Amino acid sequence: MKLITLSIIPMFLLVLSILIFSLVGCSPPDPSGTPKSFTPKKLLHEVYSDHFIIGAAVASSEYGSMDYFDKKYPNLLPHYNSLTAENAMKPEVIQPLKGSFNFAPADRIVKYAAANDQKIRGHALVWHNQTSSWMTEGTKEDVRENMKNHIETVMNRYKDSIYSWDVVNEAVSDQGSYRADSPWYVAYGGPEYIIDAFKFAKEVDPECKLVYNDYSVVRPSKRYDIMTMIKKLELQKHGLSGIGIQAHWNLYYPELEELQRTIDLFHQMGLEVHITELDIDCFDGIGNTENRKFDNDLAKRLADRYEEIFELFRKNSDKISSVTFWGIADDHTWLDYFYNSTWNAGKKLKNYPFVFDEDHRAKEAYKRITEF
Ligand code: 9MR
Repeated sequence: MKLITLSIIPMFLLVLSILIFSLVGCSPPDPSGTPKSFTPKKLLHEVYSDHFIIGAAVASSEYGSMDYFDKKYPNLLPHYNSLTAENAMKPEVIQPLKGSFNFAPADRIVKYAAANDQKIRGHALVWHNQTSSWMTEGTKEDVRENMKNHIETVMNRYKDSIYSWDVVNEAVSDQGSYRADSPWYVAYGGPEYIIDAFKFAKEVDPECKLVYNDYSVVRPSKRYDIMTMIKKLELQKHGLSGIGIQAHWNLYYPELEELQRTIDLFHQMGLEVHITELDIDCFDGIGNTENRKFDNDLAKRLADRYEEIFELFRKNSDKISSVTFWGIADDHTWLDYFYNSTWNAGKKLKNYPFVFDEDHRAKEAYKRITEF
């Protein structure tokens, strides 16, 4: 008798829901169907004006094939009160040959931002990647001089526009301790290059927020290594004032508790927290499927994830200075080529990491982070 009652209840609920949907003249939502998109009503940075700066990384034709951001996103750019060059300010782009500077792509971003009342977060001065080899060749003194000149020239040029720089990027290895195969580390024979980078940057602009930026900062072992590096090298004495948490995350990673612990740790050390490269990989963590459709089910999961992350950000707005998305809309994301933990040049597998879709319309995720 009990069994019969139990099996009747779900059946009854199913019949009831079909009845209700047919009465109101629509069909029940299809989890695999195409999600609805809409024209965004509120500007993201206005919604967050009491919390933190809202930024986005933009491409400025720095590699020829990349579109001009201002031509591509005229309707979405007003959502951000800060811009970051996705590549245009990196060493290999801005100083490909010694003493030969290519400022045009970066200038375009800085000019646009100034005309539209937006700030700029600079990315990145000293990095093992996207840095021409000449910069780290020669004696330690040569390399030190190269770094000094680079930092001085680039920072001075954009001094009035850039409120925060990623001075050193990704100097800690995933295996623990320093990234010893970084050409900077090799040329210096140790991690002192990190101290020099902050010293030089502080000399140019003591007012600028100088940041150490990295990925996987939320992982307990890596945040411990970063904390240790900051203390050992006394980076705060040399100008460090913020931690950049890159935030290349997915639907499961990181756990909110770990994120909270990470924010608390660096805040307690007296550092500003910058969320610098936010995107949510929709497939990593769920078996990295090749069948990559953005359907209703995924739209809801992404929206749930954005909602919980931004709720946590808002709770920590006294500690967080800026939140920058690593792109604007789903039609341009590095994640289309980064899967299975590797860069797959030319082999695109679509991802949908943002709150704006490929047609620049708002997704459910946008609604969840703007209505609270
Ligand atoms: O988004 C950037 C992509 O266009 C470049 O090809 C790539 C090359 O390394 O760098 C990407 O940006 C990276 C950022 O500068 C540092 N953190 C990781 C980002 C994603 O790889």
